[in-house]
Amino acid sequence: THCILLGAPVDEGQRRPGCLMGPAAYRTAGLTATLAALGHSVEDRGDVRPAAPGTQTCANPAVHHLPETIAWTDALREATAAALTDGLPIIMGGDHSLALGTVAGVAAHAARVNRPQFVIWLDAHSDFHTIESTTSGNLHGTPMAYACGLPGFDPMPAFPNPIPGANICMFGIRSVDPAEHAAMQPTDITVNDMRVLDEQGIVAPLRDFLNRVRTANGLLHVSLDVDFLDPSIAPAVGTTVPGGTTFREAHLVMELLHESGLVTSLDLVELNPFLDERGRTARLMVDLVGSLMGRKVFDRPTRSYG
Ligand code: DIR
Ligand code: MN
Ligand code: MN
Ligand code: MN
Repeated sequence: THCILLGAPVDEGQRRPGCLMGPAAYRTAGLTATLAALGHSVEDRGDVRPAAPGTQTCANPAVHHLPETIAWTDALREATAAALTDGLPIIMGGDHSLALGTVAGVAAHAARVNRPQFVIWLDAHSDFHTIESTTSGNLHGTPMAYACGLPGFDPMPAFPNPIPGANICMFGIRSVDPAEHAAMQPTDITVNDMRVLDEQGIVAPLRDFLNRVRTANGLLHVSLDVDFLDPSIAPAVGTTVPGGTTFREAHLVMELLHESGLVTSLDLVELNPFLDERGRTARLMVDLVGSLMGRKVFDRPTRSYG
């Protein structure tokens, strides 16, 4: 596989500075070498640079950094769509507001090649606020609602081709605000919250969804938020939520995704290297990408994350 690394040092979608160091942390933790060792070609296109922000405003006084977020969305949509014609884009974030752009870029590409788009959202949060409904004002909590074409995104460019809820599957969910819950109610999104994973395990629901992607010959975008993982193994994220997935559950998801051969693009989001020691969380994320790209349990380096 030809892997295309795109740095997305987006920090404006939340309030704790540090996600802008994410791309540097992934490079320092050896993402390129990890992929190359698995036999892939790697092209690091450097960090995406947004245009100067405009002057857009919205009615919700809580929202901050809207023009900056729109500039990132435009730049990342174009960069992701362009990369998809050449290989498998891996977007190194940056906070999760970057997915407003990357998922839109996949949508633009999907329309071009006339294939349906599917999304796997690995996150503690459903990120289903609109610009109107968010109470935190942090736009990292909005990309899934944007991708579904919900109203309430007026100042933003319209999402290219809204994704049907049936093509979206969430895993690891354990923090949903009331407005998000209400907005998801009428959709067909599959929400595999932590209770579902406790009862059924992660394998059966994932296989079900992957079978649907395969049958439809879909493009599959995976968005991996660090807080999908339990904070005890991945502390370097601004919004830790207890009760997340374990080391083995996370690797198992990645291994099954690799075996499926269906993944066509990947976001790595919300890493804040400033909240960590010795790049522990960055190294875990790089190892998870290794599993997604074909590393087997027996070849995994024995590594201490402390
Ligand atoms: C919360 C937290 N739902 C909000 N969202 C986070 O601010 O809208 N998403 N942290 O990743
Ligand atoms: Mn998120
Ligand atoms: Mn999250
Ligand atoms: Mn948020």
